[in-house]
Amino acid sequence: MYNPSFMNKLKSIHAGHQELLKRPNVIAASGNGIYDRYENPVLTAAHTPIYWRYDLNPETNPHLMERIGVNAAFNPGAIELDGKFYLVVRVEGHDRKSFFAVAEGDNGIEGFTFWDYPIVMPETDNPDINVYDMRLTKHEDGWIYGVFCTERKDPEAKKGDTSSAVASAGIARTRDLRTWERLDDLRTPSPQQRNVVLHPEFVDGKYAFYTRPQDGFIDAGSGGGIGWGLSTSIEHATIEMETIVDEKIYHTIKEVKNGQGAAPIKTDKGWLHIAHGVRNTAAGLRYVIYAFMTDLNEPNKVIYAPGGHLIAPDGEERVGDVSNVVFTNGLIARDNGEVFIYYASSDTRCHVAVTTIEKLIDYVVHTPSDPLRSYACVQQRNELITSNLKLMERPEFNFLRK
Ligand code: M1P
Repeated sequence: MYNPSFMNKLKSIHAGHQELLKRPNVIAASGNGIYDRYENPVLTAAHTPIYWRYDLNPETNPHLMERIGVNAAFNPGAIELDGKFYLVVRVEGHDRKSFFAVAEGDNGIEGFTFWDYPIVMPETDNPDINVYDMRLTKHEDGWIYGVFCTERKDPEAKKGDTSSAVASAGIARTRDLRTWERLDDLRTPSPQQRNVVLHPEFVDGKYAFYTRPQDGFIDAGSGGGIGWGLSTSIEHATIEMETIVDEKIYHTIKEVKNGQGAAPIKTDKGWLHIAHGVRNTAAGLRYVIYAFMTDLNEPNKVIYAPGGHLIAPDGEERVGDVSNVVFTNGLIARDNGEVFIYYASSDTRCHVAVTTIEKLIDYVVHTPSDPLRSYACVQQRNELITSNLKLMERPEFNFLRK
């Protein structure tokens, strides 16, 4: 059984993996005052355990080949439990199917390690073909809910159409992220749903959901933006009436579609939302992350809407399986006011941006909203320039003139 060259190769793979897992992460130099990016991704496909990918038996795998490869680790849900950081990561195999796996870390920026086994998510009577993008909500009813996209082949697809799909919101609950109880998929008036998120509190005694109604699998179509609906039951969640909280708007970062990120953060000023917006370009869709705030008593009423994006793909983030994408469905807001926004780049790897509730409130309250026209944008910018130029006449700012 002992094969020296096999063992040497295995030792070298193990050493490389350990080095990756222990790699320190430092704040990236280019900051914008709103949040800190980090130099390295917090998780990649290469972080998954080697025993998920290789058959480690020299008799059945003498060449030490990867048997079941992992293609990507992205779009993580996130939660803090007893001071530890947990990411429920969308792991995608070489076979294109995604599944959920928990990675655990101590400080939220480095050293995330996957648990031994991925999550075994129970199916409903209508088996999922693909599951992804879990949003975790610690609900006031005491459960931790995971709401995720479940994708199945479109039963109406014409013969030969092997790509049309139907997206719905799957719902499961847990106490420990290990054992999951699958509930019914969410029923809504919309033909398809993705990016559905459970609000952490009851609203009018009901479970409240942020939705993303869509006509087709890719196109949001007449689904007007981030939606909202209430359900009396969570076991058989049904939304009878869906309204729009944050609409998609012509010639903005959310022109084509948008979607709620993680569950919103409750602050003194309102519910703080981090979301994604999508616009079209000659190079395809561009996904960015933006923020907005809704009323404390009416979580479906927007009270602050800063213009433009909060996070856009930068440097290497621009490149991957689906390039020019940053997407978020997980964040951790700690009791000390720190906020860890987990986001993925180009449907390939996971990153973190670290900020505080105080900074995010400042950002949403004081960033001017999108004036929607070039002329109005120039006026908005000129106001800032005029006020700054006046300030720069003061001796202490004079160095800026040089
Ligand atoms: O490929 C980019 C993202 O596309 C989808 O988001 P949306 O529903 O807004 O188009 C999701 O599949 C998401 O997982 C993916 O990152």
